[in-house]
Amino acid sequence: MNKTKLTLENLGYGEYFESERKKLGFSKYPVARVIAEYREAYWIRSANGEFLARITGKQMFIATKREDYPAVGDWVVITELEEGKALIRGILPRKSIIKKKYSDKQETQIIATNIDIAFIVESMDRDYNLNRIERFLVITREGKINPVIILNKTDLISESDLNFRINQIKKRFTNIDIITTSIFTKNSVFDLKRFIKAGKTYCFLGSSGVGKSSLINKLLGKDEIKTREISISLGKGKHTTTSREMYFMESGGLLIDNPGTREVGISGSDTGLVNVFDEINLLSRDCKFSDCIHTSEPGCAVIQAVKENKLDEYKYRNFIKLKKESEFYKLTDLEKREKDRKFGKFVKKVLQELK
Ligand SMILES: Nc1nc2c(ncn2[C@@H]2O[C@H](COP(=O)(O)OP(=O)(O)OP(=O)(O)O)[C@@H](O)[C@H]2O)c(=O)[nH]1
Ligand SMILES: [Mg+2]
Ligand SMILES: [Zn+2]
Repeated sequence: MNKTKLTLENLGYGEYFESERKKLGFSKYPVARVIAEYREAYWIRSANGEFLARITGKQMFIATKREDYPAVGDWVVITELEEGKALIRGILPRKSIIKKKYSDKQETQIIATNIDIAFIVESMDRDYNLNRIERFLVITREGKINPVIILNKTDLISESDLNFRINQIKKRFTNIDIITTSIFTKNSVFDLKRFIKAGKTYCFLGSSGVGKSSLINKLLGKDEIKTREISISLGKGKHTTTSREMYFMESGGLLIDNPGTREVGISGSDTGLVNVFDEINLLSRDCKFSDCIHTSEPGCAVIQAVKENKLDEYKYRNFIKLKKESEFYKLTDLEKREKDRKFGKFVKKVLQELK
């Protein structure tokens, strides 16, 4: 736990949240930031320190979906109780949100909220994969968050291989910053460190094992995460992160670590897709039908562009694949009912607890 005092500004608070707080009539309650999430409880940090918090019964009643519950990164209004406990009375409207689902069967997860920049971490070992970068770009764009690509473990490849990959990425994704890092060479997180600003929140995304926690440890200047995970890592030789949590850099940057998964899903609307594939979006204006989905329609300008090599075939295929996943995820009625049932149980349990 970080014992040094942090002001609200240090924690990322600003005008936007303050005006939302006023609008909602929450001015008399102190604000705090959610820095970790447990089952039905939250670790929050206010100007007065850290608290273990729960949401009020009233809030639970109003809640109908995952988004109605606090998530790491949220600004909440609270009432402080004794012994380091607090009650969360409401969530201030979010500036941004990163969501994903782990599999087609599971419901959406909120990775983090109120993020200024998402670092999409890829490792330069065999695991390296452009389509995966693209998937992460979709979820960040959907959440209105600026992405930055980090190529980690540069110690594992030659400089010319690295340059080749950087060019490949630049060609496929225009206008995105790329930072290279390695935790095993001198000054190797220098560029990353320079990028991070006080009072801004950064979320680390990427598959398991790419080095998200290692990079955060480097930025913190101490092995804060490894020690927290020691019991899990014992005997495994690996410290896979199991929960989301915010860490505080001495220079003021706020870093959110996040467990990596093998698969990244796309949730919700497909505006993110449109953003990532600007090119396809532009081409589609010339499709014969306005509701063309660019798979087999006559007069499809996108398919035509692929045929004429004006559009990268891989990009096209990935677009179709991601779009399918996105569509699949628009919940069926059955799935929605299932969710409501689960929620009903949850409320019942809480009510019993309150008795
Ligand atoms: N060679 C090399 N190995 C690295 C580098 N960064 C991290 N690693 C190693 O990669 C392994 C995984 O690193 P983690 O930081 O646990 O990866 P993670 O992304 O946090 O993984 P999850 O928590 O499972 O999502 C560890 O054994 C690290 O020592 C690097 O720059 N170079
Ligand atoms: Mg980790
Ligand atoms: Zn088309």
